[in-house]
Amino acid sequence: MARVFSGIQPTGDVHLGNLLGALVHWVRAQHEHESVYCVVDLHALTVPHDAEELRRSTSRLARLLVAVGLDPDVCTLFVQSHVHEHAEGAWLMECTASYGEMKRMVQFKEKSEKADFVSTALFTYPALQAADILLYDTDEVPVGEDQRQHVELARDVALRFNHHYGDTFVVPRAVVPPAGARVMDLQQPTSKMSKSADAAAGTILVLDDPAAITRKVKRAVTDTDGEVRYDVAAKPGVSNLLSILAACTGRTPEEAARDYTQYGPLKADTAEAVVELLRPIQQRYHELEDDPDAMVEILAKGAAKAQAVSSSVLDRAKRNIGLLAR
Ligand code: ATP
Ligand code: LTN
Repeated sequence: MARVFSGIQPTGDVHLGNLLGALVHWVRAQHEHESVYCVVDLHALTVPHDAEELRRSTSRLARLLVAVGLDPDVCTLFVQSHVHEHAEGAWLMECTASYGEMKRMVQFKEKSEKADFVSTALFTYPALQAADILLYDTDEVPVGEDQRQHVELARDVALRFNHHYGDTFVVPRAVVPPAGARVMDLQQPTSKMSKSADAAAGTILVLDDPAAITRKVKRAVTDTDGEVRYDVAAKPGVSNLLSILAACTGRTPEEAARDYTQYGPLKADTAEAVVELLRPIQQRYHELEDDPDAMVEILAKGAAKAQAVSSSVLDRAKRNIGLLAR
């Protein structure tokens, strides 16, 4: 059975784009593959942050992942810093990846240009990500398009390591959903819905209450021709609403379009579909919030399961690269 690994950073609040573009696929994959999912808090340290807020975001995100349907008895769900093999594996990756390779990473260029303080780790971040992936003998890495380059680096590092030190790592590949699977910002429907968007009105958060969701959908930007039709280039706003409605109700956007001739009813039904999709998730989230011990136990079990795999792969790598056994 193929092994799948993916990670999500505990920065910002989880939005409908994260849910429909990534998390629902994670939930499905756990039943089809051996799946490992990680809240990558070490990656969040690469940018300036507030210590208390990071701790809170990490537990909020872990709770949300369980609430959306990741079953800790079916998949492996854990927090990156609970498994020290990741930090140690990252060193082996840094010693195998070249400086030139790292310098070509587009995300570093984008993030470092905007930042006042650029940590060394922001630059070496893809080495940690490579360790995350390679320590689980991962075959497939489901990620968004922006992460493809990092997964390809992990692949190149695995091939180089295997070439120099003998067969050690499984060579992973990125699995990227089609471009149409992206949820767009409700206010700027040509940009993806994003945590870092300026306009909170364009982003539906998974924990938004029904009134906020309805307000955001009703104010979504459409166009003036008044026709309901799925046409991303000519009608990005309407097409985005149709994609969201379709994703929530298990249809294609074209099928969803057939039921509407006016924007008002389309918006009303889209808002209702989103509210209904999120209702059970929010309910489970709040139940877990009331039972903090349950989450502690889930994450402890997840870390133990993750460590059982990653420690043996790390031992293999340390032996092959020439480190003396203790
Ligand atoms: P930012 O908003 O800062 O760009 P993000 O919202 O993209 O962050 P990430 O933590 O980078 O969040 O992504 C988590 C997962 O959600 C990734 O697999 C990413 O591809 C997916 N994702 C993020 N935004 C969208 C979107 N608008 N539509 C579909 N999938 C998305
Ligand atoms: N860099 C990714 C998060 C991430 C990840 C991973 C994804 C860290 N480690 C391993 C897949 C596999 C991001 O910013 N979305």
